[in-house]
Amino acid sequence: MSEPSIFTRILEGEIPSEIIAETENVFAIRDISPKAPVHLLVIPKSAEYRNVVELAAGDPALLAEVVALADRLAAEHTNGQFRLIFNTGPEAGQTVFHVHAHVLGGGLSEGSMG
Ligand code: DGP
Repeated sequence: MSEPSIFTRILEGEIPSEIIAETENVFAIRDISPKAPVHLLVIPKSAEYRNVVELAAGDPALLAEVVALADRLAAEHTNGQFRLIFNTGPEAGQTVFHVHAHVLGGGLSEGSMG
């Protein structure tokens, strides 16, 4: 068995981090190192999928739950508009191999893709 991921440890209360929203299958926390005024992480409770490609192939309904919670949180925490980022692979900046969506919002530059 591999070690539990940092997000599993947060979900189980081993590492302190406020769970700001939770559904049956998905939960959300604030990113410890925010890159935007609002920077949340939306995470399936199951650590079965390492990245969004595996999640989309294995459980598309769960991916849809991640997107729905991101949308709800963006409406609650900012103006409803947001970037949704799934870093996929270490060279793309992924450091935690328990799939998670970065939800970035508030004060993003207008019309920018970067
Ligand atoms: P990524 O680099 O895409 O795998 O994103 C992992 C994110 O997880 C990174 O932006 C920082 C965040 N993170 C890592 N450890 C913790 C933690 O203990 N608490 C919280 N709230 N966020 C964490």
